[in-house]
Amino acid sequence: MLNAIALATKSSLRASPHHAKAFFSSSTRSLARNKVLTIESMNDAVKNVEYAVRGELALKAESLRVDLAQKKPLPFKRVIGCNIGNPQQLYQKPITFFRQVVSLCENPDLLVPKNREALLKLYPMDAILRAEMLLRDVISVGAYSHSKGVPSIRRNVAKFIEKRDGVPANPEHIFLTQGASSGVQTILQVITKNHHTGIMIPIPQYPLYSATLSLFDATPVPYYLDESHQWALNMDDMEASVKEARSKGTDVRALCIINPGNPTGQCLSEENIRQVIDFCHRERIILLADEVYQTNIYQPDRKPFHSFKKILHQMGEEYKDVELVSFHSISKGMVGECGRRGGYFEMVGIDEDVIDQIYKLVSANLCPNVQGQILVDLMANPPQEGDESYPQYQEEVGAIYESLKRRAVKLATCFNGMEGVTCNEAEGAMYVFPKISLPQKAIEAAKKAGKEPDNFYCLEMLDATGVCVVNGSGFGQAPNTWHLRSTFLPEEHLFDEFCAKLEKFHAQFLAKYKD
Ligand code: DCS
Repeated sequence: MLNAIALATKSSLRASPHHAKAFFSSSTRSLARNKVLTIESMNDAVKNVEYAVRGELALKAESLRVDLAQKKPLPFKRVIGCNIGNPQQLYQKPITFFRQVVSLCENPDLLVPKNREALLKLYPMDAILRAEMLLRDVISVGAYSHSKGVPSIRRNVAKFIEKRDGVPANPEHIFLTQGASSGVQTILQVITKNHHTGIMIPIPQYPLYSATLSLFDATPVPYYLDESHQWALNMDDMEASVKEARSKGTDVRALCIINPGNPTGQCLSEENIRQVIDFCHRERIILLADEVYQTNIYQPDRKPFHSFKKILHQMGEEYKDVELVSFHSISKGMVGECGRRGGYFEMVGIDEDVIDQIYKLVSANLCPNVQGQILVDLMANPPQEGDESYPQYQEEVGAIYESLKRRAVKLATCFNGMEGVTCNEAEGAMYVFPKISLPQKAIEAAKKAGKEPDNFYCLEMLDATGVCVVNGSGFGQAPNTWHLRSTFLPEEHLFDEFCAKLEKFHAQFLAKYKD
């Protein structure tokens, strides 16, 4: 491996006109054997991490973007990143009120009295008042905050949860985070005692979970979602999975659940949620509920969102020992502020001594970024009826929601119309996960190329259309089935064209590899 790298760099040194740059990379690589930190000596757990959402396909998409910028001839004019749930990258407009408040917090000079008259021509009064209130608490966005997050923001999150669930929430049990990702990592780190610690993860799953378990060397205990029943959880399967893991000496301690699902887009029924809580209660398993898509609900009458906390509360005293951590984020919903990195987790029934340890652990990182915390405040406490900004806020959120709902249906319909493809509708989240039966010849061609068949399909799709999706094998899938995950985030005015591209590619792929 090292020789290969050294050889490749040597030839790039010869060929490259940018001599200094090539020499620098060559010297750092070819001398690697003399270094303390090498690919062999480094942390194996890091090397074992796999994260398909930003894997081979995403890297190839990046290099195609460079080719387009250099005007190389390609069969498409732009690369469309459907590999990641990143709405603003695909031009979703940020919520105006949120950006108004954020910009005032960033530039407090705008708030001084002498600028007020000019300011009021650009900003509504409620945005100004909110920024002033936030700045009273944080002093400056450039200051470290409390390590759990700004206390007043945590109180607002608690009120938001109370309003959502009709159940009290304790701000001391709410920690603000840099996106849900860092919250999930913190909690999995705390739960993992050693390699024998088992954490149940869904298959298919969002690879944050498998990647984090690799990093902390915990043992993943997979359970399958049932594609033929709209990706529901099958309790018998889950029981069997715990039993088998425990019989092998794995100390199964926690269950990760993503609701609404990623990559699968299902929204769990109340009945299913009760069964899961009962299962965790019976088996003494901590429930980790990833609820980042709680407002991406597209069939609210038939499949509304129920938080695990609300249902747990409704199940009464008998279940009061259940340990639950739930995660939320500013990256999803209609907010879509992924790059700002904000989120929170709430702990219910977690031992106070453990909470103190978590507090100590997050304190070592000083605090989550304050800009992200401000967005958490705005998400939890947006403009209310009667506020000056309410009508515009409502209109913007409503327009994004309705459009996502239409695009969700369009994309599932598009895949269902293709030969050999079946696709469950997206009840929630931002993705569809169609099943694709690939011709034997394509499977053989993939094997020859050393690729998973669904990866092979997705790479050919990227080459032909510029559309970047993620192969199902990046999330896990039932043996001998092939899937892909695509977001339905491309802009609505381009959506028909986007679907037509996919249809044309699929037909050509089938013709090329016809059995
Ligand atoms: N949990 C789930 C289920 C997610 O889908 C994501 C992000 C996260 C947590 C973490 O998000 P933040 O850290 O930004 O809050 N979803 C990734 C994905 O599948 N595509 O885009 C990012």
